[in-house]
This record gives sequence, structure tokens and C-alpha cells, in this order.
Amino acid sequence: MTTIEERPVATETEAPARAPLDAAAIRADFPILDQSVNGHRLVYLDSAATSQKPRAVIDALDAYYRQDNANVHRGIYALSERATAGYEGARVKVAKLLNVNDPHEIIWTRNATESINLVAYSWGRKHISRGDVIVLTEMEHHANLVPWQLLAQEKDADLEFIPITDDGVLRQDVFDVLLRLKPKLVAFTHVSNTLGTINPVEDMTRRAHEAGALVLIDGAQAVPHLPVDVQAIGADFYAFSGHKALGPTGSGVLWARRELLEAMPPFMGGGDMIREVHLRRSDWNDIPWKFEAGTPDIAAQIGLGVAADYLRDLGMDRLRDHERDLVGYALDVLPREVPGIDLYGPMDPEIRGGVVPFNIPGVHPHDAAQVLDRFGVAVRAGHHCTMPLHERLDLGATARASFQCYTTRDDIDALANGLKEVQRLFGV
Ligand code: C6P
Repeated sequence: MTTIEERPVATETEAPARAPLDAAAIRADFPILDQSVNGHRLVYLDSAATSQKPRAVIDALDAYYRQDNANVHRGIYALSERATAGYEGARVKVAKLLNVNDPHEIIWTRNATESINLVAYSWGRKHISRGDVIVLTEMEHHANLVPWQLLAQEKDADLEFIPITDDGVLRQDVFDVLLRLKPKLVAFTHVSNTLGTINPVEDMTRRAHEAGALVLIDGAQAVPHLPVDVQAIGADFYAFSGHKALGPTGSGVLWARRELLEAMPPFMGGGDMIREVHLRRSDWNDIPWKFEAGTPDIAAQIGLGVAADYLRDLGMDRLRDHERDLVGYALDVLPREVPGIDLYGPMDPEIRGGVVPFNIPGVHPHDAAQVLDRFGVAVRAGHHCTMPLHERLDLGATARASFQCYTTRDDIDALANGLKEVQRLFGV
């Protein structure tokens, strides 16, 4: 039977005075950044959509396919044993990143979307019934909204939403009122992908638990950017995507408490998730494999383990310091250098991750993004999979710059210069 390598999961203690990240030096670890786009240095400001990958991750994928490629948990031969060891060892690395003691609580998925759907289908279909309340927020990514809509429609359950202030902060007073409805589940994002708002997840989790609800946190924009300690947060489910956290596409994680996972039915049926199969019934494998039907993306999860180690080596507190500095710089420089620019989200870098949405009045964000591309600056434009949030803010679309460990103040200066060109070209 498969076992996960049981190395003790260390709890990191940071040195009191932290040396700042040297983003310029870190850039050398990311080969893709060393290129020109349209005759200009590439300025990649779309890390919230997907992060770039350090050489260590790229090399791990290369080494896996050159040396170890075999299916996991099946072969009694060296390659399969190495592939299995890499795949299960990566689980231990991700457990360390999240301060999870038991790596069996780490379920591999393809991305945050699949992690949340897993909970909605498995836990949700067992526990949600007619008239039950699920509390979400107005700032959710569609990945943490549509699965609950599908569940609520099927079960005739009710969805309620914590509204936001005009600054993009959750109305905690309304959350208290919604908790009086005794919801079965409260699901919210740790960090908003559109506004950057960092939600008070520990406090919200405590209050939801006091009201008798379980808590799911969408950590897609948190794990890649700030220290996440799932034990300290105390939630029941925590989801994120590996590809935003310096890992490969196709890697994702659902963490949940062991007793919940053990009581949940499988999400998908097939190979690897069973212990015994008969023609008319089957028994399930132990967790985490009960939730990992079929041949997984072995290389991607191995790569995510390497990415987790890379992030831990950088120091998540230092990464958070770095992004706080960049957000403060952007919120200061952009309105000065680009007069008339509209910025959205909390203006306090203390409660904001490395995400800066904006509009240039009179210019569609798609046009702004296209002009920026001419100068090698990559930003995202559109609704960022948060259509209800854009509706709430009365915005058709926004452009968005987002940061990572390799982002520098020079990148933000290049964005400001590009936006001046946008204004010049459109005469606004
Ligand atoms: N946000 C963005 O540009 P997937 O697609 O499953 O890897 O991640 C979904 C997801 C879930 N929650 C949050 C908070 C997210 O930001 C995302 C992905 C990307 O903002 C792509 S739309």
C-alpha cells in the first residue's frame, strides 16, 4: 500500500528583522523574463492569472520526464517507485508550506476550481438540503460562486452574500446578520483576485464556526503571496492552484480536515481511488487517494512541490513585505504619473495583496492593455472572472496589474510610462 513519506513538518519561525527580497536577483531564476517583447524588456504584470516558473521547477519537470516517468502507485519497478516517491514527497512539501501536520490531508487536484467543485459535489451533495443557507461574498471569483449556484439549484438551497463597501472591503456587520440565518457553509476568498483585498480569514472563520457553519477558503491569490497557516486560520477547507504559486499548470490543492475527508464520498470514480472493486459495489481507498481517481498529473504535482520549497526558501513573510512595498509604490506613483487614472480596491497596502486594478477614463481596458503590450507590458483586461463584483462597482471591465516575487519598482514605472502613452494616443 502507498504511504506518504512521513517527515516531520517544521513550523518556521522568521528572524525578527527580515532582509528585503532582492527581486532584481530573483529575476535571474525565471528564464522567461529574460526576453524582449515588441522591442522592449518584458514587464510581466499578470501573475494573478498565472505566475512565471523558476528554473528549479522547469528543471524538475525536465528531470522527471527524462529519468523517472512512470505511473504512480502501480509499478513494482524502479521508475514507478521513483515517480511515486516524487509525487508523494511533493505532498509533504506542500503540507509544510501550509503548516499542515498530516500530508494525507493534502488532496491533489488540477486547480482551485477543481478543489472547490470537489467540496461542492462531495461534501455539498451529502450535507446541503432544501432551505439550507450557504454564505458567499460579492467579491468571489466565479470558481467560488458557480459550483455553489449549481448545488443550490439542485438542492433548493439559498445563497446569501456578504456585500462590500465602495472601497472593496467586506461588510463584517452584514456578515454578523447573515450568520443569524445559521448557514451550513461560509465560503470566501482569502485575497480578492480583482481588488487585492486581504480578508480577515481567521476572525471570519471563528465567527462562522460559532454560528455552526463550516468554512471553505479560496486561497488561490493568498498561497502564492503571503504566509498561510491553515492551522492558525482554523478553516475546514482551503483551496489553491499550483500554477499561480510558481508551480506548473495542472497542479492544484485541496486541504481539508481528516475527519471531514474521511466522511465525504468520492468525487470521481475510477482507478487508484478504490481498495476493492466488485461488479456491484466497491470500497474506497484511504485519503488522500480516495479523491484522486485516474492517472494524475504526476509531473505537475512534483513541480508544485519544488515551487513550494522555492517559496519557503524565499520566505513568505519577505514575499508579503515585498508585495506590500510594491502596492504602496503603485498606489502612490500611478495617480501622480497618470493623472485621472481610476484605481479600485482598498488604498491601504496593509490589507491589500499585490493586485492593482485600474481604468483610464475614455479608454476601454482592452485598448489600454493592447497599447501596453506594444511596450512589452503584460496586464490583464476584462472582468477577471468576477462579473458580479464588476456589476456591484458599476464597471464593465477593468485592467489589472498583479505582482510576484520577481516584480520590481522598475516594472511599475514601465506601467506608468506605458499608460502615459495610452493617454497620449487616445487624447485623454
Ligand atoms: N484567477 C485571474 O486572472 P484556476 O483557474 O482554477 O486556477 O483558479 C480559479 C481562481 C479561483 N479563485 C481565485 C481568487 C482566482 O483568482 C482564480 C483564478 C485568475 O484572476 C484567472 S480568472
